[in-house]
Amino acid sequence: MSDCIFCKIAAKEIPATIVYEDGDVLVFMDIGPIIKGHALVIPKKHYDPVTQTPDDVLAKLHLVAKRIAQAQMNALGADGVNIMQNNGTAAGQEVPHIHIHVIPRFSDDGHHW
Ligand code: DGP
Repeated sequence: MSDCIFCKIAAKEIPATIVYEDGDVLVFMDIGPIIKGHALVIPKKHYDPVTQTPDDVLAKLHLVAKRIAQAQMNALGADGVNIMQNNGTAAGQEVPHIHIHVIPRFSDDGHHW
């Protein structure tokens, strides 16, 4: 989609701090992290919302999210990880291109949902 900010990031038309990339999936750092290390996992192709996203794409996104979570534990020393995905403005979604938040958590981070 030409007006989608995450499509533009996937196409490298606007910059992002990319931490993982393969043929289908891109992972980059959230511009407004809830906790330092907050990453977003997106399909390069535009889908939204989760109910319109093909099963194989969803499965791949979650596989990559799992690996990012492990990396956050290994590299950042995270004590836990939140993996979440919002659908619709009523649910707090701001960017209408499916994305999975992978948020490292620390015992003393003081964050409460
Ligand atoms: P959501 O509310 O689930 O739609 O989350 C959207 C997230 O995307 C939010 O945490 C901020 C992040 N975000 C929005 N615009 C940009 C951007 O241009 N670059 C990056 N890196 N992150 C963005």
